[in-house]
Amino acid sequence: MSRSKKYKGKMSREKQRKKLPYMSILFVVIVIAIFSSATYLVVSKTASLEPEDKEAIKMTISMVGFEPNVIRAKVGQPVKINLINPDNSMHTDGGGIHNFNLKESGVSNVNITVLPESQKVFTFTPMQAGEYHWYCESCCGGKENPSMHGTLIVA
Ligand SMILES: [Cu+2]
Repeated sequence: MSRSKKYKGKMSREKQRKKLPYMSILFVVIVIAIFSSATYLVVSKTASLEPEDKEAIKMTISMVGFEPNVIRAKVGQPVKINLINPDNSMHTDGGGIHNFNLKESGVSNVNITVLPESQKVFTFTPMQAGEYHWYCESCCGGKENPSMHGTLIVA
């Protein structure tokens, strides 16, 4: 009885020793798989944040604010903006969501929301000269936050 138990124990230890190289190969394969998919994600995200529309005004919106935060336009001429949000959804304030809110009579009625790590292209046509303000209402205190503002100068 005790002999067979010993034998069994010896066998399983030998089996374990044989299994070990497979386990380490499997481990290496898993590490490579995780690393390459992480690299792919980073690369694809960076690529997707290249502006979709090269003719539009490229504008980024992040926790830092709008860049650029001043744009100039002419009365009656369409303004096309490619708004890019590089923030990820891990942001506790607003979940990385930003928006472009420009509601001024005679200029525009725009309220565009951009989800984390994505972008939107939109167009509006200001019909009246003047200085107007847009803001992001989805983070950092929204309209009250001075860094979440931008100025549109229409001439
Ligand atoms: Cu925001």
